[in-house]
Amino acid sequence: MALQIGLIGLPNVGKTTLFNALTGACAPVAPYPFTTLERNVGVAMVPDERLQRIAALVNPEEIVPTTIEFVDIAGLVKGASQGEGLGNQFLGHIRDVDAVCMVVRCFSAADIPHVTSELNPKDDIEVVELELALADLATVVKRLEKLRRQVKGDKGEYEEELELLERLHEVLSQGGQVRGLPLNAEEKEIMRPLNLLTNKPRLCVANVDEEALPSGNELTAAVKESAGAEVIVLCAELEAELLEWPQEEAQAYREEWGLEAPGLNRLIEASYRLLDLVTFFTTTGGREVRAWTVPRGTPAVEAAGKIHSDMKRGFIRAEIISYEDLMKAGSFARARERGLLHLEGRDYRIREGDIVHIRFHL
Ligand SMILES: Nc1nc2c(ncn2[C@@H]2O[C@H](COP(=O)(O)OP(=O)(O)O)[C@@H](O)[C@H]2O)c(=O)[nH]1
Ligand SMILES: [Mg+2]
Repeated sequence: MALQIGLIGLPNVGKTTLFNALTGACAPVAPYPFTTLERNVGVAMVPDERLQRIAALVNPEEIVPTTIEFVDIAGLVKGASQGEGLGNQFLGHIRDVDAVCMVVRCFSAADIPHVTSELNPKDDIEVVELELALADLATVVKRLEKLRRQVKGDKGEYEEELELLERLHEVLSQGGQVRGLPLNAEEKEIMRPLNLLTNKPRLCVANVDEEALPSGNELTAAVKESAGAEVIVLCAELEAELLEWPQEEAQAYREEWGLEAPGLNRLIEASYRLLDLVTFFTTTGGREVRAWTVPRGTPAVEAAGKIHSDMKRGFIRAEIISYEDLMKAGSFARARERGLLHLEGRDYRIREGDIVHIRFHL
C-alpha cells in the first residue's frame, strides 16, 4: 500500500487547492465551506532527478517515479468532534493515514471567507488540535468503558492498558496531543490499535500570499511558533498555477522570486524525512527505470515483495549498486568491471539510492 498523508485544517485554508496541485487532480475548489464532501485520494509523483540520470545510462522505454498519496479531507470546524460541520465522519477518514499535514491559512484574500473574521494562525492551529484531541478522547473513553466493564474488580492482564488509557485520558481532556508523550515500546504497542489522530507524525503547511515568499512573514512566524512540527511555507494557488505553465517559464519565474524548489517538492521531501523513507531504484533489464519507496531499514526480501510477490517468494539474492557508484562508473558494464556491484542476502537493509536487481526463482 502506498503511503498516505492526510491534509487537514479549517475550511477555506487551501487544502483542496494544494491537493490539486500535488496530484494534478481536479477536485472542485470553491470559496465556501464544505465543498469537499467526499474525501479525495490522489497520487502524487515524487520528483527525483536521479531517475533521469539513471535513465540516461539505461535508455529505458519507460521511467516510473515513485508515488505518495494525499488525502483531501473536508475542513474541520470547532465542534467537529461533536458532529458540527461534517462531524466525526471525516475525522474517521484520517485514522488510516500515515501522517497528517495541517494546512494553515496565511493568505489574505478579502473575498474568501475565513471561519473567523481575522487571520490568526495560532488560534486556527489550536482549534484544529483541540478537535483532534477531542476525537481521540472519545476513542479513549470508549475503550476505557469497555475495558472497565470487562475486568470488573480484577484488572489482571489489562492493568497496564488501563493505566495507560487513564494517562491518555488526562492529557487529551486538557486538549493535549499524544504525539511526543514519553511512552515505552510496550505502551506504544498497546496504543497502536487505537489509531489516535494526535499521535500521527505531523507536518504543517503555511499557505501564504505570493508576496510572502520565499521567507514568510509574521503570520508564518506565528505558525512556526505554534505548529510543533516542520513548517513548509508555500502559496498553494501559485503552485497550482505554475503547473499549467511550460516548465522553463515556471522555473524562470521561480528563480526570479528566489524560490529554489517548487513548494510541492519541498512538501514531498519533508514527508519523506518525517516518515523516514528511502527511495531505491530498479532497471528491469533496461526496459523500465523505476523508483520505489520503503521505510528506512527495510530488508531486501521485503523490498523485493514490494516489486512483486513472486520476487519475495523466490528470493535468492539482491545485486546492488549505490547511485553514486553507478554515476562514478558511468555505466553498468564499467561498474561491474570495477567490482562496484555487490551481492546481498535477504536481510540486507536497503539504503537510500540503492539500485537493486533481485535474483529470484519462480
Ligand atoms: N489568494 C489565495 N487564495 C487561495 C490560496 N489557496 C487557496 N486559495 C483560495 O481559497 C479558496 C478556498 O480554497 P480551497 O482549496 O477550496 O480550501 P479548502 O476548504 O481548505 O479545501 C479558493 O477560492 C482558493 O482559490 C492562496 O494561496 N492564495
Ligand atoms: Mg476542500
